[in-house]
Amino acid sequence: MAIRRIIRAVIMGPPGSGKGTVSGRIVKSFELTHLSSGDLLRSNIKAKTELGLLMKSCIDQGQLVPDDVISRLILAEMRYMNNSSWLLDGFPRTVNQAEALDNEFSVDTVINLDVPFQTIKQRLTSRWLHLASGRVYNIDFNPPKIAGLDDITGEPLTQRDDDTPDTVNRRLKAYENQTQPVLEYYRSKGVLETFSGTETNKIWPHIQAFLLKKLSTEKEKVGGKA
Ligand code: G5P
Ligand code: MG
Repeated sequence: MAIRRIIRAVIMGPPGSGKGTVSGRIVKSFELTHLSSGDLLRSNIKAKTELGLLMKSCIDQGQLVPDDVISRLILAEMRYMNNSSWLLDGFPRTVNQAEALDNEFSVDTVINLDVPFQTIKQRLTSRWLHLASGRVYNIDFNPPKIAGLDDITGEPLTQRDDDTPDTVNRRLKAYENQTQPVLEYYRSKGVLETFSGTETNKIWPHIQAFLLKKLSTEKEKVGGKA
């Protein structure tokens, strides 16, 4: 479905909660531009940019990269998307980052994936990734058609350096300490919508229905124009 009104959305949730997976479905159904902070950082690491090399050890240790670095990087990318609908995945992740975003853009809706930590730990060790596109697979949940290869390009899949059990624990701690306050920030602004569950396939229809409803309400507000 083509969106004829600009919508600016953020998807949040702990590491491994399915942000990338759900973003893929939102992009397919609603044609928003997806911007993932993690994908952007990993492409800098792969390209061995100065920023990528500086940030690699932070990411490998499961720590957040500094607010000013990531805010500058994301906001610079976003200036190219000024007139399109977008979906931010992995940004903002601290209250400082949320304020930096607010200074330049207003957010219409925040989709929060509430998935138990125990479920997440099992998922991440079986995740495989196509680095160039950010497409994610899981050997139990959505395996590639040919083991080890991306469905679309046929290129090799890789595993993330930060998906080891120790690093996953550190990422979950960083989420509790630094990212959960962002949920409160958006709740107080009245834009937070939480979806709880342990399976993406069960959560997804609720998100899809929510977005459809949100878009039709917004269309009514602008006089019912398509
Ligand atoms: P990222 O890249 O933003 P995280 O840690 O927020 O990383 P991650 O790991 O990318 O989040 P996700 O996108 O929420 O997880 O989840 P996903 O990839 O869709 O799904 C996880 C796995 O589960 C996949 O294999 C998927 O197929 C499978 N799966 C999905 N649903 C189901 C299901 O129902 N059942 C099963 N069995 N499996 C399922 O950030 C990485 C690092 O970059 C830095 C930080 O260092 C961060 O740790 N960073 C930032 N630092 C500061 N500020 C920021 N804004 C930063 N952004 C990134
Ligand atoms: Mg992700």
